[in-house]
Order: sequence, then C-alpha cells, then structure tokens
Amino acid sequence: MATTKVDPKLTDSELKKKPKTYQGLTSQQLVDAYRIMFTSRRIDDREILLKRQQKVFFQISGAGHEAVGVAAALVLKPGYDWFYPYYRDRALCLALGATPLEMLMGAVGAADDPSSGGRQMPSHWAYKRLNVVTQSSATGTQILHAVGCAEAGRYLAKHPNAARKVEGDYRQFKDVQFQGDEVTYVSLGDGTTSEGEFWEALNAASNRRLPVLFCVEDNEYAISVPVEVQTSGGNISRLVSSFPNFHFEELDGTDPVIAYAAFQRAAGHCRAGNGPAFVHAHVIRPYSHSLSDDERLYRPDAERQRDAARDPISRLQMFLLREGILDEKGINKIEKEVDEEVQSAADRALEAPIPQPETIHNYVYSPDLDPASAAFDRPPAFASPEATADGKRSAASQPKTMADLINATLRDEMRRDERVLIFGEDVADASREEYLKQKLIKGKGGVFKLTSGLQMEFGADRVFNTPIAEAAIVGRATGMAIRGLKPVVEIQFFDYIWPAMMQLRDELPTIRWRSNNAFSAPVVVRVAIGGYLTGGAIYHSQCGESIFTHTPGLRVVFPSNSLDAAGLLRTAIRCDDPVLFLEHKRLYRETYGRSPYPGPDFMVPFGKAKVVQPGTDLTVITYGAVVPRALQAAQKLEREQHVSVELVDLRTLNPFDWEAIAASVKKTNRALIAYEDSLSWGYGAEIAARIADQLFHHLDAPVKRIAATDTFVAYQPLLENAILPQASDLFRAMRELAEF
Ligand SMILES: Cc1ncc(C[n+]2csc(CCOP(=O)(O)OP(=O)(O)O)c2C)c(N)n1
Ligand SMILES: [Mg+2]
Repeated sequence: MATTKVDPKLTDSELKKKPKTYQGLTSQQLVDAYRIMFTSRRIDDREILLKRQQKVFFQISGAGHEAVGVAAALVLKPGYDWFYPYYRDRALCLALGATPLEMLMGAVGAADDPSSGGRQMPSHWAYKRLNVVTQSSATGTQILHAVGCAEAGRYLAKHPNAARKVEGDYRQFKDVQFQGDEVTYVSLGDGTTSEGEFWEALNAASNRRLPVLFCVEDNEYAISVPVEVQTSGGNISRLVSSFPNFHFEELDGTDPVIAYAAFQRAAGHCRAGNGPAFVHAHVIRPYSHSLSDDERLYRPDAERQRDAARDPISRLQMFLLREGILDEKGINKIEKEVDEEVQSAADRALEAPIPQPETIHNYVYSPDLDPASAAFDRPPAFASPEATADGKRSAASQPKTMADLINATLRDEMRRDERVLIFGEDVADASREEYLKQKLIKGKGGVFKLTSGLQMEFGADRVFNTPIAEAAIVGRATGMAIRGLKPVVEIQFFDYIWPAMMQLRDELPTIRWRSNNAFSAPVVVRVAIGGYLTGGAIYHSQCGESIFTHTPGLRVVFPSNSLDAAGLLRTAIRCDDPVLFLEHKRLYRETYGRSPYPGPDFMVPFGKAKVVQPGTDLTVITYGAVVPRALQAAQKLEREQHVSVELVDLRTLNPFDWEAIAASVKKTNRALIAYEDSLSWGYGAEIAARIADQLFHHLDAPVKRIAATDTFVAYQPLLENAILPQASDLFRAMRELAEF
C-alpha cells in the first residue's frame, strides 16, 4: 500500500489533529471501499451458487478487478461523467451506486432488471441514472462509443442550444445533459487491446484530445490466451506510449490507494482539456474466465497461487488491520452485514417477476415515433414554376438530380437542427480550413460531392473528415447519438462497409432493445451503393442490402429518384431509429427521376411503396436502380405486346409496404421481384416467400425473381452487362411471366 505524503509545513500538534489520509483517501473511504469490494465478491459467490442450482443461467465474475473499479468510482462522478464499463466492472458499478438487488435481478433475468429487463447476460451493466451506458458482449466495440460520447460532450459544451428539447421529432424523446469538464470512462481487458477498434479509438481520442479515460484491466489472460500472445512484447503500455496528448499510468490494480492516485492524475488531465488518459492496471482473475471455463486446464498451480497472493480483497483487509483502521471485529461486522444484504437481495431477486413472453417485440424500434406514420407524410412545396422577368424559370423550380436534393436536404436539416453532424471520409470541403478561408481552393465535399459546401456553411465542428476507419465512423456516431446528437455519417462505398459490420449488426440496431428502451442511438448512415457504372468492377458495385434488412432494429431505405431521396432522407434524420440510407451511385446524376426542390419540410414516410406505373397483367416489385430499367422494359412490353405491367417501387426495404404488394398481386395475379443484388438469398427471396405464403390463392403463375448472377460484378463492361439485370433481361422475364 502507498503511504501518505505529510505536509512539512504542519506543526507536530497540528499533525496529530489532522486525520491521516492515504493519497488523499480517508480511513472512512477505505472502509467503504472494502465494503464495496467485499460486496462485489460476495455477489459473484452468490451468483455462482445460484448457477449451480440452475436459478441463474450464466455467470461472469469481477473477482480480482475490485480495487481498480472502486478507485475509479472514487474519482469519477456518477450521473455527471459517463461510463462504458466492461463485464468485470461489478465493483465499479456498485461504487457508482448500483445495488446488489439490481445486479441479482440481472442474473435471474427479472423484468425489472434495470440493465436489460432480462434480455442480456448478467454483468452487462447499464444504469441510466448513473450514466452507465448499455454494453454488448462484443469485446472492444464499446471503446468507439466512449470516444463518440466524449465528442458529444465537447460538442454540446460548444453548442449548448443544441441540447434544447424540441417537439415533433426525435429530440422530443431524449433528455440531453452535458458538463463542461466531464470525463468518459471506458474499460477493457488486456486481450481486447488486440481488436482493431481499440486502436481506432486511441487514434481518434488522441488526435482530437478527447476527455476519454481508457482503463485496461490486465489480468494477463483472455480466456486461455496469455497476454504475450495478444500483445507484442507482452505490455500494452509500451505499445501505446507514443500516442500524443495522452496521460499514461501503469500500476498495480489490486491496490485501491495506488489506483486512486493514478485515476486522480488521469482524470485531472482529462478534465483540464489536455486530452485522453490511459490507465493500465495489472489485476488478477481468480475465478477463471467465467463459470464455463476452468483455468486449471491452462494455468499451473504455482502461477495461480502467485496471483492469489495479490488478491485485492485480502490485501485491503490486511492493510486496514495493519494501519489500525479496523480491527478483526470491525472486519467481521462489515462482512456479516454484506452477507446479509446479498442474501436478502438474492431472495428478493428470485421472487421478482420475470418478463412476459409477449414483450419480446417491445423496443426493437422507437415506441415514441413511428417513421411510417402520418406525421412523416408532408407534401412537397415546389417553388412557383412561373417564368422570371428574363423569361427563365427560377432556379428552385429547375429539375434537380438526386445528388443535388440530398445535398439540399442535408443543408436544410443542419439549419433546422443543431444536433445534426456530418462526418466520414472526404465529406468535408477541406480539413485544412485556412485554404478555404483564404479562398485558395473550392473544396471537395465528398467523392460524389453530396456534402459539398456544408463545412463552409456550418463549420468544421459540424462537418468533418475522419480517418479511413469505418468501424470508428459508425461507432463514434453511436456514442454521440446515445447522448442525443444526430450524426448523419457517410460510408463512402457500400463495398467498404464491412469494417463497420460489428457496429452495424451487434451495436447500433441492438441498443434500444437490449437496454429495454433505456438507451437509443438513432444514427443515419448514408452509403453510396450499387453498380451499372461501367468500370465499377467488384469493389465499387456491390449491393447486399438483404444483409442489413435481416437485422432487426435497423431501418433500410433505398430510393430510386431525387424526390423520394429528399423526402426519405428528411424522415431518416427526424425519426428516432437508426437508418441505413442507401444511395445508388448510378442514380446520383441520372436524368431519370429529377425533381424541383420540394421545400424544407417535405417528407416521405417509411414503408409506403409508390406505384410508378399502374397495370393489370402482372406486378413488378422493385427498388433502386432497377426501377428505371424495369420501367423501360414495361413500357416496351406495353408498346409491343400490349401487356400492362404494374410497377411497384418499394422505396424502403425495412419497413416494406406489404399492403401495396398484396393489393397489386391480388389485382394482377402475377408477381416478379426484380433486384440488383445477386439472386440467391437476396431481398427478393423474402418477398417471394411471403407472396407464396400469403397470396397463394391469388396467383395464376409462379412467383418469379430476376436479379444479378450469383457472382461478383466484373470490370469489363460486357461482363458487367451479363452480370447485372438489364432492361432486356427484365423485358424477357416480364414477357415469360405474362405468357405463363
Ligand atoms: C469480438 C469478440 N470476440 C470474442 C469474444 C469471446 N470472448 C469473450 S471474453 C473474451 C476474452 C477477453 O479477454 P480480456 O479482454 O483480456 O478480458 P478479461 O475477460 O480477461 O477480463 C473473449 C475472447 C467476444 N465476446 N467478442
Ligand atoms: Mg484479460
């Protein structure tokens, strides 16, 4: 244990009067720390017992990590600072104010478990009142959220008006709070430092000098894999030590006094605005990885005994006795009280009601705001098309491309709502702002120029470039949205969305459901998608939307023309759910589907298809860049063979407009689903299955699909033509179906 520094200016008699402290911790604080650490261990022991009795269903212990957690909580402030703890942080959460009952309710999966209402494993902490944010089981994803959380705090401090509650959109449903000197704590294990997202987070926090306090709890193992296999050289502190703007601490994390002093220095650095801090705490893991693991299979007794000698509970107990802070009776009294409290909490948790099965559908999406509702149905207000004095039509009434109207919608929403931020690769006009200010350059504003001019109007703290790190783009956005901001981020090409897949599958869409509506992250992710580019080849032509429509909790939008793109993007930004907004690159500047600017309030609700062309002989269900191709084919078929095709543009893929599909198929009795992605397991498979299932008696022909070949998209234009569905393929498929 560390000893206190004595102030040399005090006289002997003053010294005697002044109570002794330990790095500033009083005896009482140490006694309280002991009580919490012991409580944490006892909850683990109780859960292990309950697991053996099959009354709880999983157990992850915080054993060996108690001292570092308690020390962090002594320095940081619940409900003021922000916390992204990982599963070993039981003592931290207790010290912040979570109760044993709350934790045991999580273990039994009770309806009133505040972390998840019985939806997540135990030890996946979330306590809204304490600013302890929901976490998943994926190791490392939380680190980028913490970075975004810190960015949000700083943004809000600079734009306090953005925090205001506004009725009528997503802002109505979240209380936004921030503190000028807040710190975001995030913890992780030694093994988790191997994840790329850890490095993306360090880079962003360092570069932007964010007040993130990273705490690596190094127990030298990741399940059975020792630290020297995870970390080159075996010590993460050595590897990260050259990141600028950081404060670094490496310490014995089984000693709460040492850890407290380290956290004081680290948090001080963050609060002062100097940048992030990195606390590397060496701890132990006496209870194996989890109850499903037996560490004796891979750790010899001698090594385990070495660890046991550093057990933080017995070390603090010895310290309290040695310093005369508590005697044996005092220790026994605390332990007895804790045992009684944990026993009674366990009894109460076991009696707590479990969630009703019919609640499973709650909170997949916002219960407050339905983007398919009439509130999101606002007509366009086109500028008057009358000729101006010089005989020309006004600029606003000229037909605009999809690129123009997406840009205009982003601009409108940024003007209307100060919480909207835009970031991604190349989205800024220029990161070196002085070039813009000196008017030396025009600025870029996106590889497709969709965000052009936005940085110039709204400034670099609202529109900025990021590193090429897609997981970080989505992960940081998620952290910001949890705080109440509305990030509208860009993934430059759908082909490069995959580094963000963990964030897009395991995080963003799960946050509301897994936290039982305590947290939400309504981010908009804009993505340039699709082929028909001539030369786009395999890595600039991909579709793959069904991978995301297969993810509950994520809205998926895929407009085919500029007017829909504007109306749907506005709905995406104002709604309360995460949205994947797919923009077909080929449609950005297409002549097809241009529209005059529809005004700053035009909205198209989700889940409402558009009948592009009414017909009676067969239904074609499609979306995106296949819409104009299908229209061309349908018109030809009408002209040449008098077949009347009803063309349905879905516009949004989740939710999708089943009523419109059903109404059309009931009328025509024939259905063709056309999509650009490769055929098998694609989006059309689900639609075809539903039609077969629910409209069987209305069908006069088999349900047909037409899509890309089950290959990738090739570069050579002849091959690309053969791979992607062309108007001629659509024509043939429609004719065959009509003739069946
Ligand atoms: C992304 C991901 N990969 C694998 C796992 C399975 N897993 C759970 S915990 C764990 C080890 C983590 O080790 P470490 O970061 O050192 O934390 P510790 O459990 O030792 O405290 C692994 C591999 C996971 N949950 N998430
Ligand atoms: Mg570990």
